[in-house]
Amino acid sequence: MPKVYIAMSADVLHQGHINVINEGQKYGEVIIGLLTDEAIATYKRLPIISYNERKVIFENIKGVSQVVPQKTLDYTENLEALKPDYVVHGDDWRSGVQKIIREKVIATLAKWGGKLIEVAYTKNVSCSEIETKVRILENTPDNRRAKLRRMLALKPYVNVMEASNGLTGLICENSKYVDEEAGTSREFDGMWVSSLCDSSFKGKPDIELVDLTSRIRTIEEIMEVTTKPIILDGDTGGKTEHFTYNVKTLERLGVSAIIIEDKTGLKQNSLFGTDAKQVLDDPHEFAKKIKAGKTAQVTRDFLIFARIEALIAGYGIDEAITRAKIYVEEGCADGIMIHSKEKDGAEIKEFLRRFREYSKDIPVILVPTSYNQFTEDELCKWGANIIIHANHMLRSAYPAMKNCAESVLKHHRSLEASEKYCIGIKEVLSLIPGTKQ
Ligand code: SPV
Ligand code: MG
Repeated sequence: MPKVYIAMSADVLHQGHINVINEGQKYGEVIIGLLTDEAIATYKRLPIISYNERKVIFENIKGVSQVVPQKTLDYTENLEALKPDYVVHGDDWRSGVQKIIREKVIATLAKWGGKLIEVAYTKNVSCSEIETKVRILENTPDNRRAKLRRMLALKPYVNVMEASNGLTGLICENSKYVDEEAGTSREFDGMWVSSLCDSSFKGKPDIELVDLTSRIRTIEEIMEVTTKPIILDGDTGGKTEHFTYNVKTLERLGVSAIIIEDKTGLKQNSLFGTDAKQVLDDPHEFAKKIKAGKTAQVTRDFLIFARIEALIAGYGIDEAITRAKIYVEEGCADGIMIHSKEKDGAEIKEFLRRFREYSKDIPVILVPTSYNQFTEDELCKWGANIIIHANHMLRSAYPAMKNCAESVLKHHRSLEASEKYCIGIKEVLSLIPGTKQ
């Protein structure tokens, strides 16, 4: 019996998939190469249904004789191992991001005389449209909260963008970069609700003046229109008695993680460095606060990260490492964030080298605002697991709005500003899902 190989992720199964399987059956015994959760996470969001569940579904589909894992988008490894006579795929991959993969499949099959069969793409079913609808339905606090922990287990690193209101949340949710040449596609994995940006959008200083009730309003605004996991910048976490209470509130909302920093007194933004008075908390006292939060949490998935400000306050790497160990060992922190405002990234790299000697797998978060010459891949090689672009929506929106305002003042009318700095209102409306056009 000839072997027919069909690769699928099929998080949402529809008639298009069944058509391809039916076509495959005509040529021989159908083996499904089911993309693993890790493979899916390399090019889009985590699957709604996990690999093991999808496997059971496929094993019970008529005409499927075997389901094997496909660990990368690239078919080569499985094709070399199985040497199928045919590969069957929809003809939609002739152009776009999958073009390169298709070419590789044809070249690999040619080694043993295998053939690619292409089935006309099933019209009127849009996988991404169905997926978007399902994502909204499955956007419960429990599902959403769990996403960050799942991602940490599946991805080499998690990339996170600042979101400070519904609109910036939608930008983080929907931004996508497709590189057809490289055959890759990228999205943000999650959102950072920054104290700096949440305060600044409200015209207030970043000194814990915007209280948690207000921060929660921001979170809810973002949550109402998005589905990606949220990491909250929890400043110092406040009093331990308040922190333990707030942890439960955040869990109930579906927030995935909070990061609190080891500062005390009037909190100042870290990017001031030693230009502002940065008073560090006693590390053992801070560990107690983290531990109290970990004890208070009621779900398994919620994560509490300890943010180390020793480098920001000018105490050096030894102090930062000592604190990291105390927060992990005494505080039971799920991970740490190490912050620095040095531009060359050297102290962060050295900190990570030493921290990774201590622990290979405790998650480390970086906020590379000052040392942004390094790519996420480079930071990941240093040992980072979560990379947060902490304030870039705010910083890009502000000059655009300021230029517009100044142009209206200069010209005594809005014509020039509209032409130079504004998009049409229809385009704005089209950004908002559910707007009737
Ligand atoms: C924030 O975004 O509010 C942060 C990161 O805490 S930083 O501004 O770099 O301190
Ligand atoms: Mg902050």
